[in-house]
Amino acid sequence: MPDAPAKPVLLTGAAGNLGRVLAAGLAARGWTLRLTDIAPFPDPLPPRASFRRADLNDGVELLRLAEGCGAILHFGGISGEQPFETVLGPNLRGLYHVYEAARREGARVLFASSNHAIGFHERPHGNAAKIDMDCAFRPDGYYGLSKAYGELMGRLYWDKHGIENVNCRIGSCFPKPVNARMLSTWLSYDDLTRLVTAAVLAPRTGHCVIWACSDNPASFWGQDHRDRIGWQPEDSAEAYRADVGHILSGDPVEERYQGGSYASIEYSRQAPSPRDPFALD
Ligand code: NAI
Ligand code: 15L
Repeated sequence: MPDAPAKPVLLTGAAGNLGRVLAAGLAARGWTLRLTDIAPFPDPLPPRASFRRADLNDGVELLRLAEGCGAILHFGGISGEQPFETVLGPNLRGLYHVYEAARREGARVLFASSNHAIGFHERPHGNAAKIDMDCAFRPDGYYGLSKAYGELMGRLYWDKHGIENVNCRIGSCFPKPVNARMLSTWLSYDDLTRLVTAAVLAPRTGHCVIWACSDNPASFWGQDHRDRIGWQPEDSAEAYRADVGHILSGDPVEERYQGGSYASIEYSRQAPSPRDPFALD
């Protein structure tokens, strides 16, 4: 196959929603996949794929799984807001194990980061500028904080060890947008699969950051490193505006911030002034 990498590719989180999409989509392109998850793989195994159950907390198992691999697609872990102790093992310790395995193999890492690493940026209104990849991290919870940590882990391993990594700040990757926010954040499954393909096949990436959303006119996000990997999204959430454009939460915190509902989970900040509740931001 012309666009299959020379070495096997390890996919963590293979039994999850995006893992299953990628396992099917990348196998169909002729890739040799090593799949892993703490949960059983629920689908028939794709051609050339193997599956092994493993916990991301187990560093020795990760080293074994990555042996001989040229890239690690890291989609495993806690995928939504949870208490700190729940996030800690899979998302922080697990990420260290992934990067140590990548270091031993000289493999490139694609990290499934999230918009929740920057979720406390306000949504741009009117002509306000979109934010670029080098905006400050503004995590909207412990989950988003673990994604910021993951991106910084990539920065460290590139600067110190030359381990390349592509950090995809995924917006909302679902079959279709389901509310007004997703007109900005939606990433189609096909755009995700093309993004992962481009990130693995690019000759050189260094440490890069990509806003992983489709070609949505209402996107919150601007410049990133997509030219380095030659990726351009082809789908758009705009086609769903009539269906979902009116679906708002009614919660002012959720609607103000890019992270949406995650920002309002356990939100307890006191408004300094009722007339200007967000002064000093
Ligand atoms: P998911 O929850 O369906 O998949 C995550 C997988 O990780 C699950 O199959 C789970 O069993 C596995 N996992 C959890 N703890 C583990 C452990 N200790 N050891 C090994 N495996 C473990 O989530 P989804 O939607 O497929 O997302 C995949 C990745 O993409 C996640 O890292 C998520 O944070 C990220 N992401 C997803 C977005 C989306 O819209 N779906 C948006 C932004 C980021
Ligand atoms: C994420 O990071 C989650 O993994 C996903 O389930 C969605 O909540 C998504 O962000 C989103 O912001 O819509």
